[in-house]
Amino acid sequence: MLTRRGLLGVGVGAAAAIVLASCAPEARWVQPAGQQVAGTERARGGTGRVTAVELIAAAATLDLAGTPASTWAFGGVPAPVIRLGAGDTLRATVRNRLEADTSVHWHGLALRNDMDGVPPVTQAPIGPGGEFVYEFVAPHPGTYWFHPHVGPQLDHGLYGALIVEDPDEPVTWDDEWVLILDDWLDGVTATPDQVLSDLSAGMGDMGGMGDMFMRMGNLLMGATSDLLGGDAGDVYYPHYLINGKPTADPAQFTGTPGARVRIRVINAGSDTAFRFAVGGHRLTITHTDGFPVDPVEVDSILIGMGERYDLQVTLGDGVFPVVADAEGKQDRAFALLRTGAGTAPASDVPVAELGTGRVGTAAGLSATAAVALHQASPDRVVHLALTGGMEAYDWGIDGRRFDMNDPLRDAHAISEGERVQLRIRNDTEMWHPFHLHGHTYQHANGGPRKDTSIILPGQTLTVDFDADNPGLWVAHCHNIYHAETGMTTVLGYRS
Ligand SMILES: [Cu+2]
Repeated sequence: MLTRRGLLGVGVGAAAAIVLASCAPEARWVQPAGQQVAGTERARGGTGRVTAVELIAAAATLDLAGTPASTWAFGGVPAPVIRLGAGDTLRATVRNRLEADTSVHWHGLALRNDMDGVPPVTQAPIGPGGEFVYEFVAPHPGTYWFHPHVGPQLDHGLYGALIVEDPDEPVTWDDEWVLILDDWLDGVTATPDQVLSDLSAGMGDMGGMGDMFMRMGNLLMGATSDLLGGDAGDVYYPHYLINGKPTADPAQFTGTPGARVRIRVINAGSDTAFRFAVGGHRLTITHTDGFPVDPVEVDSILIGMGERYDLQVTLGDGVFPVVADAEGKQDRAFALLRTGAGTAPASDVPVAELGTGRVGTAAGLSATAAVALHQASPDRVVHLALTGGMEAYDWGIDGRRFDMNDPLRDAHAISEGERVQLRIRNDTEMWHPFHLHGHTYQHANGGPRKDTSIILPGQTLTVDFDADNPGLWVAHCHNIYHAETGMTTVLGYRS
């Protein structure tokens, strides 16, 4: 078994060489840099339009209401929004000015496998001083985002929104806002590597102490949520942010009463689900994870790490709180909406929409007819069990911690052209936001198309997808600390 140090070192070139060497000779698996992946990209076609951006990963300082926090970022927290049209090509030159390996993963996109940004599975890591040009067709419209896929780097400020516009957009709106929610500790109480180290030491037997809500260094005890089925999260964060702004210096949104606004909400947190609401307003869910759903009106939404929700709101007249309660953690992220006169509410203002109203979750959503998968019985069923626990911090899949030196499992092999059904069973006592790369599956029984789904303790999530994007695709928990300690596997296409 890999030691924690071994897991922390997954970005090193030696590991990449081992993996690439170990799968090449048998050639039983599709190679990310091979002809099958390139052929699929050619068949995607696209508009031929190219959007070129440069992302520089470097040390940065985040201003937290006058207190500077040292962090890593792509030129700001969050990075500037990247926008392009469906079918357009994104050409992103990533320059690494960190003293660590890095990469960029384009979360939720069904892109060519060798641009997925997962060292050492799909590429070698980008070393310090190095660069890598990601170039791929963005096939589907929607709300996506990007972040590194090396260690717990996501829990620095290395993230941003990627919006793929729909040239045939059926929804109309007067304005559009992107809201990125985040749990923040970097440069304040710890670094992500320190948190990973503390967690990996294990909580041991708390002798009942685990039920009390309290901070213990970088860990948080007793954070519980009925909506999440128990333990809500285990990392203490001193700040919760909306678009890089803390509650003491809230982000401000302005508009005109009666205007219809599309709000794209992205949870870029590492260990926190948020319950999001706009005081005095109802929310209409129109999309999740980029794909449209039959509209549903709710008072708030629950959003796990890596999930996205597009909401439509008709603005009222006045000054309103925009809140994202850190579910179970007794704290919140906060912003202000101004459309008229009034006094700004305090950040701890009670928000009725977070109370007894309807909470939107994936369970209440259905894919629109336009994006629902056609009826077909599965050609293959893949069972995945989410395993491990807090005491030993031994998160895994099928009782096994992910091994970067031996990432491919015959039990998780699929073939191009198949309708694949995943049955993901949560055998742990904690919820997990499960994320599959390179595909947007559909929840069973006509549910939403998604790429990241909350799975509660003891529950099984059944999803289907068409295996139409050959490659080696990571599937993992989007609690970055769970993923890093082992709750990760690869769904690999057979060649
Ligand atoms: Cu997890």
